[in-house]
Amino acid sequence: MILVGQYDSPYVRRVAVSLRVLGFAYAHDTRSVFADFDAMREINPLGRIPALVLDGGEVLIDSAAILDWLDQTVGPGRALVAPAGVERRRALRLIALATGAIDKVGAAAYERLIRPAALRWLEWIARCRTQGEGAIAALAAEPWPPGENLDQAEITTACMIRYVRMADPDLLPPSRHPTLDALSARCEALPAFQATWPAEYVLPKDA
Ligand SMILES: N[C@@H](CCC(=O)N[C@@H](CS)C(=O)NCC(=O)O)C(=O)O
Repeated sequence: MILVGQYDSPYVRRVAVSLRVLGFAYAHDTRSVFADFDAMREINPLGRIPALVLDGGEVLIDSAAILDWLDQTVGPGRALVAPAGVERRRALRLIALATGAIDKVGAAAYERLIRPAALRWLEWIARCRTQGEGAIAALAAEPWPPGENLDQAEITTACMIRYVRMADPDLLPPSRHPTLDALSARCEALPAFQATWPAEYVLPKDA
């Protein structure tokens, strides 16, 4: 199978880490969602990453749908989200907070860094950053005990932490949230995270 998208996207990265944790081999297509927009749209009509091209040619789009397919494929015993009950509800809540933080911090970063200065909407940037900070603080209030196996809430939250530290580091400086520092350090030490480490945040205008 082929994973399309670069690892500075936390959505691509959470899929890549999940594939590796579950033992799936994949080829990596690093075309840029901005610089290679037309080629990207041939794979995903939305022109977004990630996409996962399965061996038979079927294309899965959207990280949540890809991760759902992965969990279905490995079955409930190995799935990265619990199949039912309070554990599943907790996982989905934490994942929604982490992906929501990514969306809000990402929206503010695009507005701050890409939009021409004269057109920037400062109140909107402040609102997005407040929303991102709220989600990050809620995640930091969780205990994050190291379990026997990594789960999707941990993977997505660790990918969010790295992304925020690239895109808007003032929102998550070291030591502000020790629980998240510990989660990040524990995850980033694992081979699946090291193999997908995004060294820098590539701005669309540079892509
Ligand atoms: N809900 C989507 C979000 C994916 C997403 O936002 N991808 C970004 C990169 S991080 C992208 O492709 N942005 C380009 C665009 O939307 O034009 C998912 O979970 O896959």
